[in-house]
Amino acid sequence: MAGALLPSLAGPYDDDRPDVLSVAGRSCSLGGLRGAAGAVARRIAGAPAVAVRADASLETVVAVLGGLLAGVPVVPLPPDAGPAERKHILRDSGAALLLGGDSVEGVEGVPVDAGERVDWSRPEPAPDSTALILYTSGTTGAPKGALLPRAALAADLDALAEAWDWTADDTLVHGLPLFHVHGLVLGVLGALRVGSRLVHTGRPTPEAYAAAGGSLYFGVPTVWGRVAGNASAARELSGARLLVSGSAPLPAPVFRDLERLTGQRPVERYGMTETLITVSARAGGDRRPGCVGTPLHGIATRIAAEEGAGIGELQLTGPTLFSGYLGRPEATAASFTDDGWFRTGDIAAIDPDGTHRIVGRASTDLIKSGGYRIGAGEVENALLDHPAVQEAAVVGAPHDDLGQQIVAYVVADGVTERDLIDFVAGHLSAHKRPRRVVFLDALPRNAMGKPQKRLLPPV
Ligand code: MCA
Ligand code: AMP
Repeated sequence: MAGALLPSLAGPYDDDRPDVLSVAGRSCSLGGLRGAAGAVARRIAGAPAVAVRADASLETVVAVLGGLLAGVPVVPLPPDAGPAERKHILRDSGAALLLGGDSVEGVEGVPVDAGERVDWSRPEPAPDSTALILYTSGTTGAPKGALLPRAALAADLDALAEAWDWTADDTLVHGLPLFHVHGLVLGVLGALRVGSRLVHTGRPTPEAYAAAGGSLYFGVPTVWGRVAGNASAARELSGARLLVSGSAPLPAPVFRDLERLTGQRPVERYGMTETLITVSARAGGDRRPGCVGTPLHGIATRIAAEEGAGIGELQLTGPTLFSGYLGRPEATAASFTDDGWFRTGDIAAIDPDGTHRIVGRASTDLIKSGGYRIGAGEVENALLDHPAVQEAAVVGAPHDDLGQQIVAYVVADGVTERDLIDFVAGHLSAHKRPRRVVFLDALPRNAMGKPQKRLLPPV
């Protein structure tokens, strides 16, 4: 990694390039951002890690940048994380402070003031040091902390800038959550590394996207489906340079509706928390429904042979990969092949011209709903924490708006569907709540007593 991760933050705080960034209606100059992040950096320097209550606000951006300036690993916490999820993330990460939140679980809360100004100029932390610890779901158990080094972020953002002709002349618009790769790494750090203006709309609504007047737009397929369903908002995006979709498969009808309404063929790209974005269609290249393009600069991909016929698990290597799951060497080792390639768990095909298509997932226990990755096991465990629930099986069912919706099958007495939905939303976070709960007398099981999810009745 040559130079600073975020070169635009390296100058003095009296440089007042105005409105370089606006989040949910509040804007900030580049100098203001440097000064406010400097104040955070001074407060947290030397901490082993800090958590950030990552709501869609200017304070979240300032807190994350403060951590990056100070070289302290940042742990974004979903703002609506319920007690179980919050406790797990704070304890597992070893965060010493919670920026922008109240003291909780023995972790001291520290307010963030976007109006503070401190000149922070220290040497750039080492490229292999951890910038972010992002919690992400597996098929079973609680989420794991993916350790993302600074150099991986820099390599990914540079590769994306090249793929999308992304420059300081762009205005990036999105309204995605600031606790995952898409909204935080691409959507905030990307803009700051490239030097483009950023408008974060607070929520990713079609109306807000239409009003923002950007050149480059990011969204998950649910957001693009809603834009495509609002013709007048969609037409407002006709003047944009690039509409980018990722985090889940973009349905072909949404691709076509967007093209019809905006005159733009959306660019689809593919990634994971553990690998960052690795494959993408190009600004100047072919864009086809169902295709996520070709590997980014520095990334090599291959299809594991077992499935045959050129379709199998997508495996990859390159400079954008995480350095492991925090405190879980076995899980880290299991996510790589013996010869050192990362196992994505996604099933893909590579066309003769090198175009990649993602055709499914190896495990049905990883659900993608609204672009969020949710482990069936985590939701099942939350349901089993309810005293009325004896058995639970969770699946992702096809859903027009969300891609998949979480459906819970339970054996339970004296409790309603609403009670259980609210229980999970309060225990974990709102996007992990089942949208439907089906009550059964017993779960279908095989002779070994293992639940058979494929025998569950469709909703
Ligand atoms: C409803 N709500 C509830 C409940 N019922 N809250 C608590 N308990 C309940 N029982 C509230 C919510 O809090 C929220 O309130 C409102 O209902 C609607 O929330 P929700 O249902 O979550 O919204 P949605 O319409 O389903 O959300 C769609 C969405 C969202 C906006 C597209 O799914 C989203 O932001 N997705 C982005 C996910 C993402 O960024 N993934 C990237 C992962 P209120 O409105 O007040 O808040 S990174 C990744 O995948 C890789 C690297 C990649 O490739 O990018
Ligand atoms: P997460 O770790 O939350 O970032 O989720 C990563 C997963 O999102 C991948 O393993 C894929 O299953 C899925 N994903 C991301 N982008 C795409 C895409 N363009 N098409 C299909 N699936 C995608």
